[in-house]
Amino acid sequence: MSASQLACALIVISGLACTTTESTPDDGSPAHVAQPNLLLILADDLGYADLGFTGCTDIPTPHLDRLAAEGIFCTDGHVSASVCAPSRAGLLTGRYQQRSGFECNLAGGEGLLAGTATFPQQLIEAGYQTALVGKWHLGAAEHNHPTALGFEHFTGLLAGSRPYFPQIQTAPGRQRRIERDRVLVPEERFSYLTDLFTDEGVRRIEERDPARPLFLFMSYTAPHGPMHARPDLLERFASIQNPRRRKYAAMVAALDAGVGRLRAALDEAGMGDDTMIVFLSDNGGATNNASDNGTWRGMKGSKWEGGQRVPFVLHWPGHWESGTYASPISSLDLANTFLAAAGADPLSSSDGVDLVPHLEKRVSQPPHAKLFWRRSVARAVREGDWKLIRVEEPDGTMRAPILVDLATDPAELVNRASTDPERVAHLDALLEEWEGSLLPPRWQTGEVWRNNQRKKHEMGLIGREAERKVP
Ligand SMILES: [Ca+2]
Repeated sequence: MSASQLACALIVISGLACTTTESTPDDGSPAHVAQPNLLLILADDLGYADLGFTGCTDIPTPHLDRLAAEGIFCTDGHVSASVCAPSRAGLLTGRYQQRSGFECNLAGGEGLLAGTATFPQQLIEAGYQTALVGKWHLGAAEHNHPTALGFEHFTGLLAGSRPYFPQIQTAPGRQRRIERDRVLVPEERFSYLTDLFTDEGVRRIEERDPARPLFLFMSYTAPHGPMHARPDLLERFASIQNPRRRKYAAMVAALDAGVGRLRAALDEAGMGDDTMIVFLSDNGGATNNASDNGTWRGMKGSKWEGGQRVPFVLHWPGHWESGTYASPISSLDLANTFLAAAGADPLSSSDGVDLVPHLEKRVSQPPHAKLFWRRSVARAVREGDWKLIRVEEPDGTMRAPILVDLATDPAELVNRASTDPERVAHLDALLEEWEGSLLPPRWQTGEVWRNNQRKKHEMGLIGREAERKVP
């Protein structure tokens, strides 16, 4: 037994939590890697500007603000899709989800392919215990159940949303009911979905195996619709006149309180100083939940910044100085970032970058020279501060390109394509090369949604109220 293992054993014997373990490489030499606990908190359809640290004034979010103040707020942080399911597929695999045909949102029974490489699976192999609490939305078959793709424990729903209150009269269908380690949780056993998830997360922390580090993925449905809010929290926001916004505020408040309770549970277990916490939303604010993306143009479902730039915080006490980080990062980076922190092998299939050295030094080259997006009829490429958006018309032809310069025009109001054709050609070529590496979508979205995507990217559709009319 090594000295650190002995110390660990003594800590366990003394009744305190031991949150570090040591991995040994194949050659037998000690790695001396203390494996941190990992807590990933994902919000759903959260507006960019709906948190205190992103400028919100009507919804206090003290716990998320504290996390941002103590951690690193990545101000140019992106997800790989602006709708739920493909964004989550990219996050868990660290790979552009379109490479396996997971391009469109999920409404039926398809989803991740059997045997898909995920970072939680890799964490198990590195000695972690893994748990998912909340929304899955990556398939409902046996081969893509969370427990088949890297989660030892799963408490939550397989679908993308469900009512927040118990459904006593009419039991929810298979994908919307709550299961806990494959056993149905009776609706009578909880009072509000967000609180149930927090309770389960706290339980996972309290009941973990202290001999192994923990990866806990808190996949809240809040503040995705339906707009169901706790009455006491609605009362707290009585001063908000818009009833939908008031419900939204109450839903965000429950999420923020959950973050506070999770951190308190980590501290209580002696894990607070040895846990990396990452927080982000799976996409930008939606058209139907009264969210606010602030100064960004566009909402959920679009290639504008409001669709895919999200509040993104990484927190690792003792490793990273608090502050902000301005280079573009992607949710695709989380897989290899977590794996690097865990001393595990990276996912070789990943398109993401290990952010650890970037966030340690803050002076290195930007992690990404280019970022890409595509979902059905709309696609985009970002290089430096330039972004090209391309939209396919119903007859298969491409609409005139949209070129924006985020450095001088962060609101994306000016299309510079006609004055910079060389840059358009260059970005078009990058996009074409990337698209050549993708599979065709394994399923499509309906014609209504394809047309909405086309409308979302009309230069003349300006202003939040106009955007909200095109879901
Ligand atoms: Ca979402």
